[in-house]
Amino acid sequence: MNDTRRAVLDALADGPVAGPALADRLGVSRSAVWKHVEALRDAGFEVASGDDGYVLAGTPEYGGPAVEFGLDAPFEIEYHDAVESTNDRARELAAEGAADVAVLADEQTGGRGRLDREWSAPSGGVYLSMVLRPDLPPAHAPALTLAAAVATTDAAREAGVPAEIKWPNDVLVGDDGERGGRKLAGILTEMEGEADRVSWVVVGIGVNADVPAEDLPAGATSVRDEVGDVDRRAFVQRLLERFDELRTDPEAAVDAWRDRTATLGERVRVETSSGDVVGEAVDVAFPGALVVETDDGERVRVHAGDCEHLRPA
Ligand code: BT5
Repeated sequence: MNDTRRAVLDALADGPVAGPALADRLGVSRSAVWKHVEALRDAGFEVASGDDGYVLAGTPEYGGPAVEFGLDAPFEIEYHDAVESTNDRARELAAEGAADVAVLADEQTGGRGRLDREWSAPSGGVYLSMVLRPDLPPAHAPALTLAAAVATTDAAREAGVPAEIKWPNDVLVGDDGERGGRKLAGILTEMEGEADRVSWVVVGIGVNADVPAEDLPAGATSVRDEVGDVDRRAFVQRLLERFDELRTDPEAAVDAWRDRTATLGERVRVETSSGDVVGEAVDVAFPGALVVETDDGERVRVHAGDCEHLRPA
């Protein structure tokens, strides 16, 4: 949404406001105001017009303008009903120089997990990829994945789902230590950069929101299955706002991650490209390595891999 349209929308929300007065205030023509009002109506906003002028009477349930309206974070939303992968679209935008754009889709036809795995993405989920240009060395970028996991967990908790994080990037429900939790969300971070500076980072988040778990792979759950109705607009706004708070303070993101994880204290097996590491997960070290104390007392830092919570030996 461009700045003028956003200003018109804000004025309607505080309205009623007369068209000519609004045109004067914004320094645009009356017909421009009228065009913005019509465009807002096309986007699903209900705009009533009476003797006192225009007033906002209803907000669309979901979509780009709906998420941007009232969002307290500097992201522009590019919304699609369906797209192959929001990460692929975000990468295109990143290559064109975009920053702080979030690609959002109702459905993905070719959603991707890590290591070329598939991400099942039926209509009703939250599929979100943020294009970021952080002033960070590439080695610190994993902290952004942790920040995204914290933001997703907090949005889920606000929606009533007691979510926790499994290292590094899974958001789970119901990990009681005896059996693994049900997967609510996953995160896929991709980046391009030089040795000392990141050029862009795309953080992609897939949340099973308003989707029945029976339409998802075994072991998955959804906000709908856990608590019923889901307000996806509020969910995405909360997620973006929380991420925005954390992205400039990677150390705080790691601390917040530590407070929300189910992994620390667990006995784990981490599959890495150089073999399995088994032991107790004792800490996460900045910017995101899992510290595992193996049975012979050695502390190993694992930077990437698939983590499984094991039953106590
Ligand atoms: C992830 O991979 O968890 C990262 C998923 C990232 C998806 C988002 S959606 C928006 C953006 N656009 C994309 O194309 N991707 C990102 P990983 O840790 O590799 O987990 C993948 C595994 O989770 C699969 O092999 C399945 O076993 C399981 N899985 C697939 N779809 C799932 C779903 N909807 N819910 C829960 N588990 C799922």
